Amino acid sequence: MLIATGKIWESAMKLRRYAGNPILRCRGDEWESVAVFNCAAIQKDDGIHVLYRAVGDYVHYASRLGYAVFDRNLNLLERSQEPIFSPDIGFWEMSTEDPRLVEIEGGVYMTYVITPTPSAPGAVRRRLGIPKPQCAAPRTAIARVPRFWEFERLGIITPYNAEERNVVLFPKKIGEKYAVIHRPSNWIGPNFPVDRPSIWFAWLDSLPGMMHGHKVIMKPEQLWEAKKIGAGPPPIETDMGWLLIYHGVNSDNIYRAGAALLDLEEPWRVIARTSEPILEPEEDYEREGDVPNVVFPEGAVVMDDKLVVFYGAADKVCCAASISLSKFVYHLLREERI
Ligand code: BMA
Repeated sequence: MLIATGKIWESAMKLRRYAGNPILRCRGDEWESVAVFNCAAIQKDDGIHVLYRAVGDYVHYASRLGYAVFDRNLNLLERSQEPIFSPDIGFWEMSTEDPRLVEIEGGVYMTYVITPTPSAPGAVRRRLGIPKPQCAAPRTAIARVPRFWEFERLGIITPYNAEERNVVLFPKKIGEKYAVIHRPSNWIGPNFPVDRPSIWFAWLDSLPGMMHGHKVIMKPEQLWEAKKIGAGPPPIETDMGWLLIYHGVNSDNIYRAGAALLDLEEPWRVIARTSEPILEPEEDYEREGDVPNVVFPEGAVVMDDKLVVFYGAADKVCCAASISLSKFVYHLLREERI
């Protein structure tokens, strides 16, 4: 009986990998020759448009963004030969990383991380003997995306004193205001309500605008997310609440994915949350790469009842996994696992 119920939970809640994973690998000998990972996704005009982080050399480790289009069955239709978005030094961008795409009031927006002092991840630096540089804090900016090859930079939206990588916009206003989920990783300790990097809510009066009214949504709870948690793709609206897929990192730096359901009107209220991961590094392409043992979701599209999640694996390749959205939410609400 116990095993049967566990199996039901597993089949409803564990994301199933796309058989054609990885959907994108690095290629060529230039801007995307070293790694392509952490992909945003949005469905439009019957194509799934994907922006991904691309790295062309380990020494500078400056990221640009590449662009690909897939059909509903995740067949690759198109892939840009050139980067679609590159750091602009006029905006103090040395590296543009980890895009997230969202459609709000008919317009497409992208949040992306600006790293003023990019450097290869620790695992790569140790392997190649690259010294640890002095790092300035990453911040997150927003751009309007009128077409997938055109970007209008709107500026940084994270608070000036916050180190921020995982910022997602809600796809619609809540009440009268825009809203975001963010993860100020240095807002921890005695002056804050959390002791480890946690997931926060904030309002935005305009796009762009200053974040205000910060509230903690959730903190690390389980061992698999004990070190830090951060939002994945922008929240997905369902009848039962906002579905938030997030990543959790444990003390061994293993990145896994979990999910939570947030109240539709007061999204800082958590209705349900998985106590176990819904995706974790298991396949070779998730366990071995530039940073081993990483699954890092950043994109999600819903087609009929199918939720497809796009994620980076081992900071090396882009992948996808899916699940029935209605079953997922049903079981998330009940956490039927005993
Ligand atoms: C985070 C970001 C991501 C990366 C992850 C795992 O801090 O740098 O881009 O995928 O670490 O290395």
